[in-house]
Amino acid sequence: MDARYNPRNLEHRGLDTEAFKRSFLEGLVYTVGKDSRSATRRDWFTTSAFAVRDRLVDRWMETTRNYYQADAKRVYYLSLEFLIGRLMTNSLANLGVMQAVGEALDGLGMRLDDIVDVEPDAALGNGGLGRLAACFLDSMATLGLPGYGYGIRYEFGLFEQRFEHGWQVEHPEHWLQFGNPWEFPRPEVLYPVQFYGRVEETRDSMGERAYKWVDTERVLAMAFDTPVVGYGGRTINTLRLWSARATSDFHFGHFNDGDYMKAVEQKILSENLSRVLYPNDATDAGRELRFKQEYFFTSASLQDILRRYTQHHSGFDDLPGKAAIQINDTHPAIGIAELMRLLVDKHALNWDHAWDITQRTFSYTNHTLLPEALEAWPVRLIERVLPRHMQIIYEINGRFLQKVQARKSVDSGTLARVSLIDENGDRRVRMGNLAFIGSHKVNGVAGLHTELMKQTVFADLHREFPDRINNKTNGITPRRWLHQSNRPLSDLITSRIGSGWIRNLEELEALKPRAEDEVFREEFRRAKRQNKKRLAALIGRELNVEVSVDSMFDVQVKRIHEYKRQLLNVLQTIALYNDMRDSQTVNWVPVTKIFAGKAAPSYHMAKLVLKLINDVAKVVNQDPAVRGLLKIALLPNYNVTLAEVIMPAADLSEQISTAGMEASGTGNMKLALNGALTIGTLDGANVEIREAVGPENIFIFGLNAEEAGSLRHGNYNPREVIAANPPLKRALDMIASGVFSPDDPHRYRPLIQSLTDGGDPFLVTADFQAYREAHEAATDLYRNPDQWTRKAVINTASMGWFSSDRTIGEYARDIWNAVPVLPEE
Ligand code: B1H
Repeated sequence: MDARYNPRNLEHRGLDTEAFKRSFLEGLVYTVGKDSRSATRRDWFTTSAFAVRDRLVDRWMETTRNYYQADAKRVYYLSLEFLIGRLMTNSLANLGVMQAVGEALDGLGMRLDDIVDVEPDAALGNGGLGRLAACFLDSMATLGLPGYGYGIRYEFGLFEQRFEHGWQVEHPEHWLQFGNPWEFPRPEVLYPVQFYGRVEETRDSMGERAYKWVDTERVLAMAFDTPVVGYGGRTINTLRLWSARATSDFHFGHFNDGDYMKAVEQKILSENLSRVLYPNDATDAGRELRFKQEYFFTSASLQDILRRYTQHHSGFDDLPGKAAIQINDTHPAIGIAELMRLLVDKHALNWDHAWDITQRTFSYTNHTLLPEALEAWPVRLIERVLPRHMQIIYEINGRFLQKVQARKSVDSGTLARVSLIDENGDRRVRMGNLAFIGSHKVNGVAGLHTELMKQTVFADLHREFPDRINNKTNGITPRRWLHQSNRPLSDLITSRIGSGWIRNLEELEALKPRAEDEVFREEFRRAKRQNKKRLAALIGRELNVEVSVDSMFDVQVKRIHEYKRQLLNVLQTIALYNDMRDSQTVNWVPVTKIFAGKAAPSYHMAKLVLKLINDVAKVVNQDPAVRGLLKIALLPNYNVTLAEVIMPAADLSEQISTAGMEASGTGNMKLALNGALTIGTLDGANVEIREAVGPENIFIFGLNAEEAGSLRHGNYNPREVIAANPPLKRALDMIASGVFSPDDPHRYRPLIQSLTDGGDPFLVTADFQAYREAHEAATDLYRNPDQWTRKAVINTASMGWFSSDRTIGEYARDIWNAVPVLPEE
């Protein structure tokens, strides 16, 4: 055996500078196959990643052994998205070897920063939902919880966004092109997943009805494992992602007919299952391939979970005691029917017994109430793709409706609404209802969102099961979002209160008195300035726009969506631009408007908003009348890596969704933790952020959820509001008359129409004035750096509760009933 892989040979795996240097030199030659003269930066990245990985493996296997020995309850987080980003800095920081690796590379004439920059961003997610899953993995490993992530190893992550003539253009994100040093392929961990076919009804040995799913097409799911390093490196969990492989028995009958090409075509088609992530944040993709992706990874994950369980347990009675399966939105909800199928058809449990086990094993997180995002698959599609599952869904529904009906007071409207089948139009299966009744707990992701779940989409089901819905306000990992991405602030904090906050974010509270400490404020400002310089340099490189670090960095970064109201921000920007040009003698606070975010490729309004931002930027950035006062930067290809540069550099955080529509938000937490002040509506977790930081340290404006709801359902007249507000009218007229699009004056007609004829469904015009006033309050405060910094410090100091460690602790206690398994010292 190669000495490198001898676990007893620790000399090769030391954590000091010299040991890393030796590993790098050896790895470059023997693992990567290059000498130091011909090695590229990527070769050095790969070499470094392998050297770090080598140092994880022993503890990774130890963690797994510990879980087995403790017969611990495992937590399985099933998610179609894991937006993990880069892993190098994360691994180094969580292992505590950042310095040693930096020095070792220095000694070889390389800079760690350059090497880190070669790593592609693992963009296996769209936005908040996927990033939340990644933060949860970090927290489970840090807390020592036996948590496994299960998802799809997409060959192509979320598309790369470029702007061509100001328009978004999507390019494929081939993140695996140069290999992925962090993953371990497991060609032996392979499960068949079936599709199509038909159901045969038979009798079992006892003469009971039994069902066989036959004549199916089969695809194989192959596992790839990525270690998830907890902070301190004591626990290393596993993210297991499935890749589709063709079975050799699949249509290779074509071979016999001599049609080799056709056989290969089939292989390619079945492997398409894990080819690409659907780029629809908060809208339902609704395509057959998507449904097949959902079943593919859910089925493979359940087979793996049951294999792990049955290795050491007989019967299934204790499955809920040994496995908690959390489904991230409804995307894995078909797993409820799948577990029923496995228990009833394969393991011959009776229905009630199987249902009890299933319900006690599953729990479901809802992430949005937007109707266009609530999955509802056509019955006809499920019948065709998963015929046995459709039968099972009918059976679940029949028994459920019978129970509901048994109550005297129930009316037919309630029955129709709680049914798993939506009978309006083409019949569809409501995946949210399936997830709800198949789970013992159902949670929302912020206080307001959870209340709205009870009042709207799940009102009837909530009445049937009043204890099922509970709140778990989202959180973010302080390791990635402060410790790793904001060294200047992180070091400053540690210099004053020690490093305990990295594990226990509530310790930041101890910084509160420092808001009154002049020296601390000065250093806090210096850290922010350093971060702003880094972002300013990036803006210069990417956009060739020069921005001043003395200006207020006003940041809105998130997916582009009408409900998130980037358009409101643009309108305020234009109004500010007009004010600045009108009154050149006023002592304006210089502002840099920073935007980033992707639009779903088929979401025309969102793409038009991006084009508008670029068009307005072009006019404003070259207008000498506002030189030094106003700049606009729309950075391309927002992803985790770019967020790590933007979050630390922001002064003002834009969280301006129409109240009631943003389930939680998590960017709001990242920005406030890094000392940005929030300007926002009372929506999602903004409500809780206001409670935490205090109303005097946040700029809240506009309609609340209740007011927004009644306005939208009343007869709101945006035209009247526009007519009564000259700055708003002027901004809209400028857009409508082509001031920003002289090449195509009518380009923005759809946006204008939505605000007028369309009735302004997102209440942009209704909130405009309040938003402007909130901005005025923000810039006024910004004039006084000491006052501003006081509030910024209090924001950072108050964000402890928003650690995903707190969130995961609550899930473990209230939903999973799981406890940490810590290695012996
Ligand atoms: C969120 C989604 C989502 N809510 C469907 N819903 C998707 C729905 O590809 N799809 O089909 C993808 C994503 N994502 C977000 O979840 C919420 O909008 C945020 O407010 C929330 O913070 C985040 C995490 O809970």
